[in-house]
Amino acid sequence: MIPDDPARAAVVRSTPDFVGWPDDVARHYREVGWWAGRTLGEELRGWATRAPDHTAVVSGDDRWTYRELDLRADVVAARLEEAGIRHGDAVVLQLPNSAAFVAILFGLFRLGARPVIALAAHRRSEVEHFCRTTDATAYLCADVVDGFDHRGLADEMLETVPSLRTALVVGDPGHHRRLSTAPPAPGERIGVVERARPGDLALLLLSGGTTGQPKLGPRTHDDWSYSGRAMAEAIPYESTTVTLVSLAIGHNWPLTHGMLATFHAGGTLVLAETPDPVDCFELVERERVTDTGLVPGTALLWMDEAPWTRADLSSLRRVAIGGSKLDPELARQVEPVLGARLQQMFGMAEGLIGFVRDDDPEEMRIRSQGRPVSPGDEIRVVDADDHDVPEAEVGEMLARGPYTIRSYYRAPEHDRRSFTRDGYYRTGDLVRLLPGGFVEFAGRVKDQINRGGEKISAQEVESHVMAHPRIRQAAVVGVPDTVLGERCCVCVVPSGRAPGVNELRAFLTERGLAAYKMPDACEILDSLPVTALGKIDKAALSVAVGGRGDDE
Ligand code: J2J
Repeated sequence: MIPDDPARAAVVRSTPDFVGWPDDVARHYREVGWWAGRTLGEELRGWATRAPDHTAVVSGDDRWTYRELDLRADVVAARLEEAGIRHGDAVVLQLPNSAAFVAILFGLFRLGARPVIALAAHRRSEVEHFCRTTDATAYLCADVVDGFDHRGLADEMLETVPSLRTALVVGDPGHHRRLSTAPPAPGERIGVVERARPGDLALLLLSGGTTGQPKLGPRTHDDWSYSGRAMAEAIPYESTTVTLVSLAIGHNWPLTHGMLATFHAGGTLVLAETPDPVDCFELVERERVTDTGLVPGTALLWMDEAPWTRADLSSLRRVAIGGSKLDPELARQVEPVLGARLQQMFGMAEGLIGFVRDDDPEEMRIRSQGRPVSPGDEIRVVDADDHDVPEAEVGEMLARGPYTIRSYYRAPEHDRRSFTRDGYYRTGDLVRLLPGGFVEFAGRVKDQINRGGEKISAQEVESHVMAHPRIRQAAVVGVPDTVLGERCCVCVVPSGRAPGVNELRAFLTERGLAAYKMPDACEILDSLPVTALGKIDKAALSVAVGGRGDDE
């Protein structure tokens, strides 16, 4: 293992781009050992030294030991440097679930370049926004994923984003440069001089957000690494743990609960392309999977399939369910149907993560979404005036701690709204804090739709819809859905002939918006209801359109 070097592990400084932890707080986090003082590149070296021959990652035909993953991260770092990427550069990384993703992520960490993690589903609108916000110098993608040719998007980005110097493609690069994660060729240079420090910005994660454009959460080596280690210790994971990740790897949840926590424990990470139960059940049997994470809608599909499968699911010890609220009735059925311990879980790309432990009281395991992962997590539940509400009453959850960000990246105007003066993140979630520190989710104050765990900013979709020439006013609301939790409904006041939902979807696709943000339904109205203060009354709208049909 790399020894701690307190002099090297300088505290996180605030930069013009984001606010770090105050010096005394950072010192405390380091003294108590939550922050280990190692970069993520160094962590991988440590894991590979500890158990070089243990399988680290399995994906498709790839099956790499920790030693192999470490070597590939080294050679990828050298290849990235060869391609002109430097320490401190932002690189927009958009890859599907694959071993290559893991090697490249750690290659970027070793180089000290900052991955900006896009979801595979993102399209021009989101990718361009990430490139511009971070002044990215490179866009790193696969060739074709789900029929979408990322090389074409790379062409567009190179044309329109001035900071972008290169596109690197995994697979068939077309006329772009290829990035291979293959082991080094004879004589090929391996490794780079690691200049990143543990307190440095390590990566930028997509925040659910409520604004016109998605925001990015700046995570340091120290804090992000700790979020995974804290989970590994609290669950607990062991070297015999085999974790299946079937959610899109660009989300914080699969990245931390799936990848980081597994690696910290020296376990094995198995990557599936999709959460389809038939494919995943085969993987569970083949790899003897012990742990996995699912959103409630997918858990429902798994539970429908489980009674019929021939696959042996007996290795499965725990199924974590989170990302959106799990209905208590469904929660009760998980253990009998899947034969694994239910682990309700909540979290956010901004930091705070919680889950129920295997031996927590039964009532809390069903009713609550869990308790925070670290003793350093601080939670307050407040009313509209920021006063603490009595225990078990509903209020907005504020969070602060050793892996919860203190600001967004290059978004000072949003920071004023999203963070308190004393550094708490306003989650926008309405919760009850129950005895024992358990959190029960009870709704939200943020203007966001949670569609099967994918977060959609109402404002982002509204601003695209408003660009339509025949729309005067638009409001996007969530309506209840048994599988997804919520569906996305756009309510419009047209000027002229009203567009239908299909026309709107085509319009939004043309504008480069990711498919998961497309409205499921479109309601045509003469006017939008307003509150006494004259704001659009989304609660009333949601109720009004909630019971109506799906499509045009
Ligand atoms: C209700 N709402 C939930 C739950 C998240 C672990 C797990 C999930 C995420 C995640 C994550 C919920 N019940 N069990 O990053 O590390 C809603 C809340 C929250 C928002 C964050 C992790 N679990 N939510 O979902 O950044 O509204 O992270 O603020 O995608 O999801 O979304 P996201």
